[in-house]
Amino acid sequence: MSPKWFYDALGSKLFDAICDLPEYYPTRTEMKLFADHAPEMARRAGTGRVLIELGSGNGEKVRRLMAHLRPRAYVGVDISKEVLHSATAKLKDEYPQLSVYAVCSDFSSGFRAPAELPAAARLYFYPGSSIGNFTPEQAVALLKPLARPGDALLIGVDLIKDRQTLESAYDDALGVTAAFNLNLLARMNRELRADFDLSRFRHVARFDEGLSRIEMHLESTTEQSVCLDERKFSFAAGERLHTESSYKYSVEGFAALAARAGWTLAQRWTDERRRFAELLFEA
Ligand code: AVI
Repeated sequence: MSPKWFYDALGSKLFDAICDLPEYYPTRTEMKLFADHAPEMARRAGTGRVLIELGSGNGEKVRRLMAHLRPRAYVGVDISKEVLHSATAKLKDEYPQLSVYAVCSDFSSGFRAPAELPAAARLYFYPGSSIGNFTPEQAVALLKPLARPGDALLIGVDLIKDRQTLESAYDDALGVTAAFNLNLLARMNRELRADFDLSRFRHVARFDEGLSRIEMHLESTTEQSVCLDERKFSFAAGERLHTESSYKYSVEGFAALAARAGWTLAQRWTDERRRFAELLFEA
């Protein structure tokens, strides 16, 4: 499924809760990279640019860099309208001099910049390793149109690591990730008049080493059928819906992917356990 379907108002809140879980290391690790290296990141990326944040969410990450980057303008791009508008309003309060734009869109099918945007060099900021929710081919297709000479990209990438760490990050003891996954069925019930019985599906998260990705599935625990609009779908016990993939890369592997999209690796920052990387590319 396209990752965008996870992020209705409730799904966005559940994702924020995931980011606070002890098992979900990516957010904390990336925040620590910003805390340790923000001034250097800004120096390398360049100040005075038009800063465009893809999947801006609650705006917590860009806030760590803002004072150092001192952008000419900021554009938050997100699929979730409520979250986008509250985050950009908060940013505007904190930086009254800054031109702030909110673009509510699914940038996976192409990003259209606001017409009145200053013609300065752009810095695309794509934190959180959300690029991992696209297949490598989709990731190339997404990054390629952004690669205009003079522009830069600062992107968070989750690195390949041991199975245990990965699988518990996507199957936490509290069951928040399970709720995030099951919310897709609840959302289909709410918005598509489906009648999924959530108690008859269970959350599954497995690392596929060959494909270098975590897969999330919803597994039918019994034989059952579900109505969606006028259509009936049958599930065998144990049959699964593949709902999300989260690709994990090496720095070199991701640099090779980005090169196919016209981006050259300029600088890397990783934590000492090499769990997560923040990578700066030039077009
Ligand atoms: C948004 N994205 C990077 C998250 C990830 O880690 O793939 C989505 C997520 N799915 C389950 N937990 C978090």
